[in-house]
Amino acid sequence: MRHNITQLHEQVKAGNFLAIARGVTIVENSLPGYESLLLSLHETRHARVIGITGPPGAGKSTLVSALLHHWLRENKKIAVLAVDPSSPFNYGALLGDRIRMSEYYTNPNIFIRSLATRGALGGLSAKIIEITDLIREAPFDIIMVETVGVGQSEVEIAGLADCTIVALVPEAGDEVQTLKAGVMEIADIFVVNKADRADAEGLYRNLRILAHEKSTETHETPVIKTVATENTGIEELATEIDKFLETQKQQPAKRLHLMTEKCWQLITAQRMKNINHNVLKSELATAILKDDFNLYAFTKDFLNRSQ
Ligand SMILES: Nc1nc2c(ncn2[C@@H]2O[C@H](COP(=O)(O)OP(=O)(O)O)[C@@H](O)[C@H]2O)c(=O)[nH]1
Ligand SMILES: [Mg+2]
Repeated sequence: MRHNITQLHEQVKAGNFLAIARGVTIVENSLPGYESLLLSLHETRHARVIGITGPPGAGKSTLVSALLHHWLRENKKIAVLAVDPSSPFNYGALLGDRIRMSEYYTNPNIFIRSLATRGALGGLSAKIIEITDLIREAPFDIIMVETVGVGQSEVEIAGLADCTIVALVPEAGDEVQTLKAGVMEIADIFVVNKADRADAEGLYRNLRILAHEKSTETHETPVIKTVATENTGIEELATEIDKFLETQKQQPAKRLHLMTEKCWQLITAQRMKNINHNVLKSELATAILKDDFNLYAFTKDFLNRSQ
């Protein structure tokens, strides 16, 4: 097994798409060899990871495909990792509008993979980190990770990316007032997509105000208007991403911050490995019927038995 994994790792480093796909499957499903594969990673490549998060239907996939198209014209090699429990994988259809499918399947510069999401988000974040790090071994310039922003998950995802884009749409107008503080913290760039809609201007203005309130003397989070379906604003978005990544190069503190977040997620996943939500629930179903039920005693006992 170790020999095969070593070989697979070499092929991943060489950019062999079949090997990358195989490696992702091994990591995704924790198949035999999964740990040794991760332990052999070198972190020598410098692919930049760009995270795109936001509510379902905000146009994240459309934005990714527009950016992809933009960067392909600059001869960049790009990997896309899509994590979306709410909608089935449809990059093929999206890309079909932009480039011929045959071209996409044989294009040596695009690797696309969707992830099925099973179980708890905590565990999912660790998987995304692991898979992204595996893909990072291959010679890509850019890795885009699309995740649906639901509650905590977008905050977790920020620990993964060198640049995090939060995509919002006019429908989200009122949400801006209630935007979780966390979203403001994690957004390196805001995108107001579907700017073709009449009410986009209001959202744009509100976000500008928010960004301004949070600004420092040297930095204010950019807010970009896009119509992803028409490629409007994509050049500007790509420029802002480049600019942001450029500033990050001089910030070793950010790298340490990202590493800490990633490590935290991995530790959480390890610690939770033996905890099964369904088992927990079914044991509780019996336990709470007892007169002397005590949640803290139950938890302590459950943890002891789960190690
Ligand atoms: N009017 C308009 N529709 C858009 C725009 N961007 C995406 N859409 C549409 O919004 C829907 C959801 O897009 P999708 O990229 O799948 O959203 P995701 O769930 O955030 O990945 C699709 O029907 C897109 O064609 C845009 O800028 N303007
Ligand atoms: Mg999507």
